[in-house]
Amino acid sequence: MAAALPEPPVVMGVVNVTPDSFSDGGLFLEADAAVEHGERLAAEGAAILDVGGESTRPGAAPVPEDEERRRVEPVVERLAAAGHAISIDTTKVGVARAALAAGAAVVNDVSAFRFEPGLAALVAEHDADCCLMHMLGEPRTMQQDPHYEDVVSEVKAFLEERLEFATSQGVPEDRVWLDPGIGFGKSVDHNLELLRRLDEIVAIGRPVVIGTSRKSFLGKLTGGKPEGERLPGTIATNVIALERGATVFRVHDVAQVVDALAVAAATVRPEDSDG
Ligand code: HH2
Repeated sequence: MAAALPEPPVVMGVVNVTPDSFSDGGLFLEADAAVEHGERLAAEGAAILDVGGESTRPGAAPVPEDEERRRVEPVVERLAAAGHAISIDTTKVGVARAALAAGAAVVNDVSAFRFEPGLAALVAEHDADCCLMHMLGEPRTMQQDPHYEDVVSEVKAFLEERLEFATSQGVPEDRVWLDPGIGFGKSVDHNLELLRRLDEIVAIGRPVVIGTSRKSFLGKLTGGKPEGERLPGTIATNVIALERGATVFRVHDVAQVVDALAVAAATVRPEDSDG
C-alpha cells in the first residue's frame, strides 16, 4: 500500500469549499469555516480530508481555475500544516499543483486524468498518490439516461485502462487508488449492481475508494428522503462496500461511519481487529 494510505478501513472526510455542492454547498465557503470543519472531521476519525472547490453534482457549472484555486489553497495549506493527510478533489492541473505545493498528498480526480491528461505527470513528479474515478462522460450530461451493457465490466475495463495510462505517464502502480464513481452517470440499479459486485473492481488489485455519502440513489430508495436524512443509507452502503473489499470510504458524516465500519470490520475481518 502506498505511503499516504493508512490501515483500512480508511475514512475520507469531505470538505467542500463550494457554494453549490449537493448536500452541504455554501456551509464551508469561507476558509475559516472549512478549516474548522476539516479539524472536526479529523477529530471524528477521518484519516484523510478531501478538499474540493468545484461541485461535480449533475448539471453543475464549471468553476474557473483561478476561483477554484482561491477556494482550496488556504484550506489545504492550513489543514496540512496542522498535520492532516489531505487529498485535493480536482480535475485541473493548476489547482492540483497549488494544492500539492500547499501540502496535499493525494490527487482525487473524478475524471481519472481524462479532462487534463497532464495531471498524471504532475502526480508522478510529486510522488503523490491519486484516486482515479469512473464517470460516464462529464458532470453536465452524465445523468441523462445512462446506459451500459454490463455496468460492472465496463467500469472495470475503464479503470484498468486509466491505471495503464497513469503508469505510462510515470505514476507507480502502487500510488493509484480506483473508484467506481457511484452516482456519476449511473441509475439506481447501476449503483446497486456496482456495490453488489464490488469484489470484481477490487480484483484489479488496487485499493478501492467508495463514495455513496448522501447521494440521490439513497433518497430514491427510501421514499424520497432529502440529503440530510440519508445517513442510514450511507452507512448501509459503506458496510456492504467494506464487506466486498473497499479500502477508502468518502463520507460527510465521519463519526457515525467510523463507528459503523469499526463494527463491520471487526465482524468480517476479526484477525485485523484489536477489540
Ligand atoms: N463524489 C463526489 C465528489 N468527489 N470523489 C471520489 N473519488 N468519489 C466520489 O464518489 C465522489 C468524489 C460528490 O460528492 P460531494 O463532494 O459531496 O458533492 P459535490 O460534487 O456536489 O461537491
